[in-house]
Amino acid sequence: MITLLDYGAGNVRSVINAIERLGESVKIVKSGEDILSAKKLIFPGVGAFGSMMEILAQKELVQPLTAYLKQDRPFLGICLGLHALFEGSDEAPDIPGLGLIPGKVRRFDTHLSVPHIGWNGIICHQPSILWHGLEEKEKFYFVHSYHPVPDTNTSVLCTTDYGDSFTSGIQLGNIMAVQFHPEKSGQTGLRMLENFIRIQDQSTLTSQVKQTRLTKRIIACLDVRTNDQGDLVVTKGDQYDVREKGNVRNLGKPVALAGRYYEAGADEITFLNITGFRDFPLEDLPMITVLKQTSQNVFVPLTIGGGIRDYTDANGKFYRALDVASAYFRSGADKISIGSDAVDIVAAYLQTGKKTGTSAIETIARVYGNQAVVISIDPRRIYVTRPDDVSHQVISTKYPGPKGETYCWYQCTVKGGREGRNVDAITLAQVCETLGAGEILLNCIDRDGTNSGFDIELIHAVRSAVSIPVIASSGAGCAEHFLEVFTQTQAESALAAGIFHRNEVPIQDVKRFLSSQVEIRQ
Ligand code: 1PR
Repeated sequence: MITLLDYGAGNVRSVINAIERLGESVKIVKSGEDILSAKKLIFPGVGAFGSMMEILAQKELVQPLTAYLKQDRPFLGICLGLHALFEGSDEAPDIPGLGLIPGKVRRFDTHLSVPHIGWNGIICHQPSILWHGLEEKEKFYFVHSYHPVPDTNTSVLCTTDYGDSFTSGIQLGNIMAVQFHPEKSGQTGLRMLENFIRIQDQSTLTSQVKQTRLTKRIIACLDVRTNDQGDLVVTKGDQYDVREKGNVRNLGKPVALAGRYYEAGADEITFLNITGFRDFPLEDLPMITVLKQTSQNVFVPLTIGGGIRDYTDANGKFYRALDVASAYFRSGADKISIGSDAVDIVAAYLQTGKKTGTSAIETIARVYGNQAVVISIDPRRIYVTRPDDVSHQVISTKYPGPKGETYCWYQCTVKGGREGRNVDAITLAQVCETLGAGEILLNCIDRDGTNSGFDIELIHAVRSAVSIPVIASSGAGCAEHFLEVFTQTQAESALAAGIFHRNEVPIQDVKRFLSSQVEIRQ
């Protein structure tokens, strides 16, 4: 029996799924007594340091947790569960941590994109039960903007490089904690969790690696909607048109396809409920069920998007976007993606230049952390003769327009490309970063489903305008297209749909092709 300290963090369901997958039962902490009577305690945390420590205090768990730790009893902290052990965090300077380890949690100060999202390695500095059966080349999934800085190296278990080297794990006797997410690190992560649960003897993991490297991510995207028979299917559009001979293209069952892509080595899986703008997610139980079922068998990060916005239902009941996001996180999502609503939020912001603090982006990022908020942009290319023909951010293009125009801007759309808005994609990405978004999913309506390659000019323009990670999306037709986007832009990851659904280019083939030229998780 593993005791789990759930303070309401986003990723608890993923940790429970992983522990149950290992054949172990889970007891959720309801009171301080549950902590003190625990045999082994796991403390997973995603989100914001401040709200975590406040909730622990409100639930009167700080004292029993500190007592448990002081008795050197088996403990595994994950992400914020690691940060909690330190004296405090830049993320909430006025709120003290548990102070078990001298030192503070600091925000990354690097030229690289922040949050640090993706699969990176570790360099080990102590023997540990966690290393049993693992190899030094292992990659683990990180998603964070802050990292611990212990005053001394005594407790440092492992380090990772991202710009500079940072502490990615600590160990003090039976107290262990890691910055990365074993519950979302595939088989390697499950092995580490099993080690904490079952292994007694410490192992060493000698590292020849002098520096770890963040991989580029290959993401499988499942555009999901109900077909005319009312079944929830994976579909795929050509420039967002998902109908063939009038019928919704049916490319398979969401849960089954997600499982197939996990086994095939996808680094992340994204579900986009493409008619979310029409329905209301909390009434769309099939999508919630897809998430719950998928997260029981898929141990890589899951992102879900579609319809996330404030909403008033037919009975006049008002729902905040935060409520929708919380339902998705509790069902196994690690990140949520906001599409149409982000365009409206930015259009409103451009009117006033003021943050409201109440937008879906701000409220969800405040509770679950920037890294949990992805913005899905659906832009369409608009050609102009001269840059100052429009008040938008314009790029020069080597692909001339119908009248030979050599300039264009990218108009944002809502409702799945159905309606254009007076906002350009570059400005949208910049404002969403200001409002707290942690990542950009940059689609392109012109390239969607065309197999003609990613829109390199668009991706370069948006990635150069923000300091948060960007996912290149739309148009992948072969493995070379992935190499092109990773060598001609700074995009941190690339997403595809059609070629995977039609099994034209399996994920393994893309990875094999890239492996000699790009850092890739094998
Ligand atoms: O606007 O918050 O309700 O979210 C709706 C979400 O659904 C948005 O993220 C939007 O991108 C997506 N969406 C809406 N309509 C469509 C459609 O296809 N009719 N799909 C749609 C967007 C884009 C990618 C696609 C890539 C890769 N699909 O996700 O997977 O273009 O495709 P490819 O590799 O086959 O070229 P909201």
